[in-house]
Amino acid sequence: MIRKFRFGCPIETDSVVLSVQEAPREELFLQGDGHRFQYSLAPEEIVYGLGEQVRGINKRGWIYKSITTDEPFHEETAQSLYAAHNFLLLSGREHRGLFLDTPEFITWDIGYTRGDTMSITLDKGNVDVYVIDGEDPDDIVRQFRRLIGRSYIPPKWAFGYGQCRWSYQSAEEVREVVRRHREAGTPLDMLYLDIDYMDGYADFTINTKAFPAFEAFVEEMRRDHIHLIPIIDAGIRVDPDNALYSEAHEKGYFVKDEAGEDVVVGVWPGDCCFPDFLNDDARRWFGEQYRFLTEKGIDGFWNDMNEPSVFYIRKEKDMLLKLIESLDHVDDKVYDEFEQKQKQLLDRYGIMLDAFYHRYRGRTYKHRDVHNLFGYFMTRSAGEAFERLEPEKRILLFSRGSFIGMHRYGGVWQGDNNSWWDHLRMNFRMMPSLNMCGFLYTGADCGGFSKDTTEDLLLRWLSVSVFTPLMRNHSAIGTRRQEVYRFSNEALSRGVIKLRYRLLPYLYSEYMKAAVRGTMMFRPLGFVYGHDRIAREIEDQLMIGEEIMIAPVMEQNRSGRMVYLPERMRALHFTGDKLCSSEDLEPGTHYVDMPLGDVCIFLREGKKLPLAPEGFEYTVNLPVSELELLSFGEADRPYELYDDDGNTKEYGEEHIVLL
Ligand code: MIG
Repeated sequence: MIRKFRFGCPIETDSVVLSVQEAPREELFLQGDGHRFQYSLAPEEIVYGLGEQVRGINKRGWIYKSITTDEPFHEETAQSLYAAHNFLLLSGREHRGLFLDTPEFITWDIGYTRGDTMSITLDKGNVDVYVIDGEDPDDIVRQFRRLIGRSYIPPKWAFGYGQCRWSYQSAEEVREVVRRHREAGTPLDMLYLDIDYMDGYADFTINTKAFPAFEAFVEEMRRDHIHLIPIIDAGIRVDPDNALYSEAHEKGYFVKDEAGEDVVVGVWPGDCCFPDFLNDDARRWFGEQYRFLTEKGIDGFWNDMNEPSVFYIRKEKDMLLKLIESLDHVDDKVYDEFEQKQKQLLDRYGIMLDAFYHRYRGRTYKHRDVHNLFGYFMTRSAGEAFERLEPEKRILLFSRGSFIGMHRYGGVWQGDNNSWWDHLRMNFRMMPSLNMCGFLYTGADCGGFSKDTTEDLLLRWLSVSVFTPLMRNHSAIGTRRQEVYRFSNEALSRGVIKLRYRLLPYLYSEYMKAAVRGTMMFRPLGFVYGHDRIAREIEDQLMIGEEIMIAPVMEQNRSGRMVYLPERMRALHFTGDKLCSSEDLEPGTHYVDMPLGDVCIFLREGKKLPLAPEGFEYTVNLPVSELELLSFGEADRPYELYDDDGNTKEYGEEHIVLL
């Protein structure tokens, strides 16, 4: 059952697609008035949720903020990342879902100030609070997902392996990367283009020196079964000679300052303006621009810098420059002013909150009030446009900034991580939290984005990403190159990537069922083994679908690990794409060998796992008859394979085939 409690007058987010009657306040299980809510946590109660956030699957013991933030070097002590996902699932003796539908900044003190108390504080206190009661966590998630609408569905090829780098600088370099994969027999479906494919980093332009005859190049890659996936940034370069800029400027589509002038900010192209994605006309206009690339054969995009992230605000920067000049005639006042301005400028978030104004549904809002919706509405802009531009085709789309509601238009990557073992573990733990909130197409920058990776970290990361819908190797400019062929363990990495292609029938089916039914592809063990205290506390093992559990090695210099089995399972050891051994294990704790290159899948008793044959270098549609079925014991029910062409938009149960 879903109940809604309204406080004040919340700004619409379109996160929710069902209309729910308001319930009387006294039925709300939290104490509070809209500004602040309090709740006593029982000792055994687990708090799941918050989607893309730091720390554990169980969120207890920290303080989090819903403020979409570009946080490239986040550590355990960060309080917010790129997303604002305001959903919690409280699981103790009873189970309850809690969704705060508001773009306001929210502070979630989940047992930080006091271990036994959760208190939630809102900026202004205008919010729709949804409370979901249900039988068990799965039931609550299903209800929540019905409330927020069906998750985005990518084309099937987006489940292949992707290679990215900031940046491949030219078509030649892209060809070389593809060639190295193909020659070695390392499967590859996607090659990502970062900001250098553009002309001066301006959206919807091509650097034709580095990428001559772009359209023909896209076609050449497609013949080799490679989809080129360009990045799109949130800002439009200020350039009066450019029709795109002039049009948006004249039509008033840009974010404004207090005086109603376009706010000029600095991002990659230098001075640029943000389209006001909240404004329906501007949003539609921006979405139309993707046509520039879809017309050239592009069928996938990643939207970046849309929390939004800014380097400076032009006006502030000019003032600072003036102050620097006046530092010649030293006087204390000038210095104070300089210091203050400099501080202000370094607070990239602070300054935009009061400097930007948006037009949204006939009203003007300060940025602070709608900040959390910005990336969502940028990606919505693209998603809505694709329905018009390519009605027959699924387009790959994922975003960095996000908010619940955006899950209907695209996926997310988990933002800028670092080549740290700790981030491998953190990204792993985000999977179920993101799934709860409707974000199914997701994954981390495999190998780690910032900092130098190591060959074993990349391999272990691949061995986790082999299961995540988005499997993309990505690294930052200036860091060690990390295409798999750069390392002495290339053969092992290749093996893991090949295994990915054998797992595709399973991963795709689990994805599609999760999207169509509003369930989770990745679940914490506590969702399945709710009465098992040990299982409920596990943070480094996950269930995928109904059939399997994974327990990857996520520490350096380990050739195996302790694994907890809540029930009998069969450990299937793959070295590369070959099943090498299997062992039936009793419930309890076991030390399981998992040397580098070994991917272990734990198959539950009574379940079946479909596998594609070996040898594919890109995604293909296989006839069901070619699948192999691994099973453990007498099947308790058939496996539900989701079988479609990977491109149609007719989704539903009619695509289920029982195996
Ligand atoms: O300020 O486009 O998260 O994936 O490679 C950095 C360059 C901008 C941030 C993205 C990252 C991308 C990078 N971008």
